[in-house]
Amino acid sequence: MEALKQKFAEKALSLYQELRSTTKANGSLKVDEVTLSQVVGGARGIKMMLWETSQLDPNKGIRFRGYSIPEIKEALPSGPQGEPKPEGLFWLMLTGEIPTAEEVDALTAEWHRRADVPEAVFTTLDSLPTDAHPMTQLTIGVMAMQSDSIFSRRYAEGMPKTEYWDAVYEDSMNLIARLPRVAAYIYRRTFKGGDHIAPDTSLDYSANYAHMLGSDDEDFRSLMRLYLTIHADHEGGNASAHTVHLVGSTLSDPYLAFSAGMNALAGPLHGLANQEVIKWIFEMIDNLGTKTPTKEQIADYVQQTLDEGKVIPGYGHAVLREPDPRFTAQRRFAEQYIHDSDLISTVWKIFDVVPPILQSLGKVKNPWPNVDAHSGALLVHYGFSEFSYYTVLFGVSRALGVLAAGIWSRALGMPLERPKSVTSEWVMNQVKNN
Ligand code: FCX
Repeated sequence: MEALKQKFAEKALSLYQELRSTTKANGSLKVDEVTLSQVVGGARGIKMMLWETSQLDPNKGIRFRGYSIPEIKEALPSGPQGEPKPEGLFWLMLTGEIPTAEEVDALTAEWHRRADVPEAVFTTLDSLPTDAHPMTQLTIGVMAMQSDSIFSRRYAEGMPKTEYWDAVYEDSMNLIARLPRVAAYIYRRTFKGGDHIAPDTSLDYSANYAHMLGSDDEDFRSLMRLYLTIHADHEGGNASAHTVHLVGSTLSDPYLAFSAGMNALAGPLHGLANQEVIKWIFEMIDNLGTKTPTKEQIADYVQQTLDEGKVIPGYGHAVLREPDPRFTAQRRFAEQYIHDSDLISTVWKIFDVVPPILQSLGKVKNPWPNVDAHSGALLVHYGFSEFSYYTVLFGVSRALGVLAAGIWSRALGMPLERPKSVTSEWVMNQVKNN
């Protein structure tokens, strides 16, 4: 058995037993109370699921197994310029332990070993119009691999419950291994006339993805390592993660569950915001007729966007109440690697201008930038200006977190998720009888 699978099995088995006995002895422990505002307001803050791989603090941001983003950057094995490898984060999310460089290299090799994409997937993608949104192509590409699901096959053969996690592990590893190839294929068929680039198995996961997209620039490889690490997981309640969790709880296999989650990521209030941000900045630059807008000009444009009844993309968050550490990590990257970029200076000026304006509206709970406020400007800098593709990059990264969490869910024997809904008539009656 692979070292990672072996280590996971040991951890998961003991946690499964501990969780069962703890729940048996303390099942009536109250962990939350739910208000009407939460029921009507999108279930914000309600504690209602287990998610082992990461937890989000409203002020400090994401922690992967207790490690903040700066701590992850220090602790995980990295590429030549010091950016963490996402392989290491996947290992950490599954085992709770920081891997050695050798363990990360072994995982890179394992993913290369599993990376063959069936020809039918490419044929399926080639049957789509090249102007189909890249996120639509991604979910179709993932669904075209579903017939390979080991979980589905073994379930049909009568696999016992105790083996679910094993089959989900196999599917998840295969899907993660294949995703960069499928995602790069979508990019090259959509924007580069179908001039595809073969994988290079001498490279790590991120550098190989960068290579297949069309870049062998060392700085861009570093950006991809950082990007694929920081977008991977944001606890369980966000729309893409929760969707994967919900669909997976029906024992749909990881291909079905992950593609469902990608349809949630494709919404403009979630992952599509990274394309919306850069689109909004380019429209502003066009409108103002300058690549170096002043803060006053930006403030006017922000006001105009709000007056048109639209949101400012890349700002606000359902949980966070401080600037997103994922924004800050990308800003630090730009400070270190990129000098004299008008676009990046504009992103930083927007950061100075937007929060006080949103705060002055009196209703926005978090006026600060989120992860999507910065990523597009970095990608444009390295020549990737096709912004309708950006959410696919987010999706490749998000696979690591949601699929690691899915393996945990099956190992912990989590049941079908089925919260309760009520009608507005029920609410009115409760209020009347209160
Ligand atoms: N610009 C303008 N208005 C905003 C706003 C923004 N960036 N963020 C929140 N608001 C408004 C809401 O639209 C809402 O107005 P309403 O009462 O008239 O409907 C009010 O402020 C209260 O919303 P709030 O509680 O602060 O935020 P929510 O938890 O409801 O929503 C999101 C959170 C992220 C959806 C919201 O801040 C938003 O629309 N932001 C812009 C889109 C975006 O950047 N999404 C990416 C988020 C994330 F990082 C990701 O998932 O990738």
